[in-house]
Amino acid sequence: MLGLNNFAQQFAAETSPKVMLLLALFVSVFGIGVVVASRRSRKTSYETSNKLSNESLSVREKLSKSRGSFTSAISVALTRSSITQQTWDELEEALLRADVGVATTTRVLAPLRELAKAKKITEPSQLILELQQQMTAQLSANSRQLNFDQSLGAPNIWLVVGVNGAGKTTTIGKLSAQQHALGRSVLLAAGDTFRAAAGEQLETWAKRSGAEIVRGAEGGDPSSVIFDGVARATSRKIDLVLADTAGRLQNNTNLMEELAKVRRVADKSSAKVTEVLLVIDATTGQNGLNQAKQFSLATQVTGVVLTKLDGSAKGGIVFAIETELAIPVKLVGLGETIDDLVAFDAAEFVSALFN
Ligand SMILES: Nc1nc2c(ncn2[C@@H]2O[C@H](COP(=O)(O)OP(=O)(O)OP(=O)(O)O)[C@@H](O)[C@H]2O)c(=O)[nH]1
Ligand SMILES: [Mg+2]
Repeated sequence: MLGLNNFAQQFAAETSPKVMLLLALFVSVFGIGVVVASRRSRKTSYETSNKLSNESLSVREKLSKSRGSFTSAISVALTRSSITQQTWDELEEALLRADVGVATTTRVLAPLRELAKAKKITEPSQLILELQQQMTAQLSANSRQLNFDQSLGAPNIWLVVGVNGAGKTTTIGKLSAQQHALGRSVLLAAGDTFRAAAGEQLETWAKRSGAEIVRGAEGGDPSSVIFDGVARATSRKIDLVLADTAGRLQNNTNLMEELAKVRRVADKSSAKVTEVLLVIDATTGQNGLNQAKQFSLATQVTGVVLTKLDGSAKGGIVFAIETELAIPVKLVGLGETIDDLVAFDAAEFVSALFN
């Protein structure tokens, strides 16, 4: 310590005033630098929070094409001065045009008529507000949590099923990134052995999302790929297996039986199937309801991922699936990139449809 003091005194004595001035200048410039940098970092965190609110805005924006036809049909009903049969016809048309389906439209409008009578509603604007509230209430009754059993002591398996081109593989990639970000280790099982390119597509998503992958031989048994995937995940203590499957039409009995076998094999493994996600392309409209029925019969679907809602889909299929089959829509695909998968928020979705 003494040595250091001596050195400082000697240094001050021997150093010319010019050098001391330069040193002082350096210290003050450095100080200003630190202040600017800390301001910048404060600005960055502000920008981050702003970016988040912009992101939630963009969900609405991305849905804009979906809500267009519904919103314009509703606005016609709003121009009337009172509630007449014409108003009811216009509401019915709006719901049908939005792909809600005939049965679900009746289920929505019948209680609304009762409510309008009981509450003596005469203004179309109030009626539409009640419709919005009713549609929100109908949806939010279902739990939308992705099932993950932490206490399992073995990997959770999430099986992803659906018709050709619905967005299964892309959804797995996005989901893998999200789960990885939550701190879970992920393995992708390439159960689509039907197409040569399917394994490569999944491999790309594995790299992008920081997941491991197990692939099988082209044309091989998809059940054995899932089985191998689970075995690898178990031995490496991986938390979650995301199992891809080949697209298939819901009315192809053989292929649906193959899928039922995939589920049975997964159930018999050391791990546990905690989620079966049916991916539905929202642009397919009412056919989505039939897909949900058939895939549920084969694999006991626990949740729906509605993709391509950023396109020209009308979104009303959400109501049909939830009210008629009681399967919750858990996630929504809003584009082709890794960040374009969001949790389904019923209130936000209905509000975006109406406003
Ligand atoms: N715009 C948009 N495109 C999507 C979305 N999800 C998937 N896609 C696109 O849809 C196409 C098909 O996606 P895949 O993930 O290959 O679909 P798949 O269900 O795995 O298809 P198969 O394995 O052939 O049955 C690709 O071009 C994707 O980029 C989405 O939410 N929005
Ligand atoms: Mg695929």
